[in-house]
Amino acid sequence: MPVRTGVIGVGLMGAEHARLLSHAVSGSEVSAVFDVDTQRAETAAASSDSRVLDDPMVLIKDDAVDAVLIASSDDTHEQFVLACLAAGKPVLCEKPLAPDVDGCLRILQAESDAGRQLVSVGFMRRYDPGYGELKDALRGGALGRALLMHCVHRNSAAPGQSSATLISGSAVHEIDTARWLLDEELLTVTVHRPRASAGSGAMQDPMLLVFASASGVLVDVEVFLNAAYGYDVRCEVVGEAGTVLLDSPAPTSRRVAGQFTRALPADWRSRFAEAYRLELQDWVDGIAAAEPVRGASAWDGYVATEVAGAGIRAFGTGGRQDVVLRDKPALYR
Ligand code: ISE
Repeated sequence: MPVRTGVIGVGLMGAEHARLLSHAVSGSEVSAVFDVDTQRAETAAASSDSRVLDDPMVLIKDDAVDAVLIASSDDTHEQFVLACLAAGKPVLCEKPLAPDVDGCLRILQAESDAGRQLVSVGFMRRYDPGYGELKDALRGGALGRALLMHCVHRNSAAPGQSSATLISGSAVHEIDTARWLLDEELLTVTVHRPRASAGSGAMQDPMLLVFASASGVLVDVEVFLNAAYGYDVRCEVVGEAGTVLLDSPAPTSRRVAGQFTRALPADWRSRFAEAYRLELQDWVDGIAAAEPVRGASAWDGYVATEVAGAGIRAFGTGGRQDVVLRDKPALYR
């Protein structure tokens, strides 16, 4: 029996998830979709051979929905995740788990009360083959102990973003991947304001964030959302014995008219297409094997929101901010 997923929110990201779950993930089908935009819901249902339900809470409780994927607006995540927990259904929630720490804490409490982990958070870079090679190099000891991480996260455009969402919606990926790669917590953050780009308006763009890990590794993250030239994500881990650099992958290169060029991805959907597919395949396989949380957990989602919040405070004060985490509930130890 395939895992039947209900998708809440079929905009840019949700529509791609629905497409993958119905056409690229084995043992999976889309059972129902919801979106506040009925036309978008109809389009997604038609392309995934599923139904449109006009109430997300009905979708969550539907007997033909085994699991739920949430890709609706950030401010709706908490209510839908809590409803999935109440219904006892595995849920993959796009980042952020909740935009605020209190919302994340309510989810941690509800999942602890349920006594089993059902919540996954969509930090898909953990499934990117390139980031997997960085993790293997660190785990295998080839680099020696990590000393520094240099991260670049450039979007080609960022309509409707703010300095706060630059941190909570974009830098948050580096926050999660740094924790995951280093296998330790980030304890402090400072934020530096370079000269702002012409197109940045009221947003501080680019921005340079510097995190310090528990063992003293410094992680610098440049986020530049109006980079215009393309979508460019890089990560270099510097160890005592060597370095590994993850650059933008390109399937081909061109040598034309004296130029050697490789194409850059247009945005995160093409750059991380394989990561999204692997994330969804692992989620579905885990549900089928009664191990519904194999990727980032609700605890990881809480920590990411907590660290991003410290970054936003550091941006506001111009000084260093400590990251103070709540005690980890027994369910996540
Ligand atoms: C977007 O929301 C994402 O999650 C992408 O992965 C990230 O690269 C982009 O900067 C965000 O706006």
